[in-house]
Amino acid sequence: MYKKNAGPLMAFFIFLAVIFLVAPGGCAHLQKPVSTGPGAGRKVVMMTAKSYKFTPNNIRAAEGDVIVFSIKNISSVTHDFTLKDPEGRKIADRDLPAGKTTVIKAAFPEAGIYEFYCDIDFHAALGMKGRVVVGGK
Ligand SMILES: [Cu+2]
Repeated sequence: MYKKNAGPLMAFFIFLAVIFLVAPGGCAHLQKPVSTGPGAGRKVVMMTAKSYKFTPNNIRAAEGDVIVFSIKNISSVTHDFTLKDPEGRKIADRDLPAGKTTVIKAAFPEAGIYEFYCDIDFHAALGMKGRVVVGGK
């Protein structure tokens, strides 16, 4: 079974390797930053998810913000929104059903970079990821 599938699988890994080479450091995918606005508070971020991109994917927030993400999956397949705090702990992990809007609330109590991504195999590697930068300038 392994042998039978090794060719296409190897081709796919080479494809992924090419993507990593084209986007070194994982920063090339970031869009122009979008801010939640001055002062800490309850903010709403409207987002779309599709294969394989979140928009916006580069969010600036204030320390102490509580963000309500309203994420519309405009593709025809299920995606996911996983969010990690600056220490790498998961603070959200939700499915995003195709064609539906999913509302996810998360708190950002400390400064740092909170990474988010789709946890379905290879989606993050294909560009389905982003970050919330909290505090600083
Ligand atoms: Cu996905």
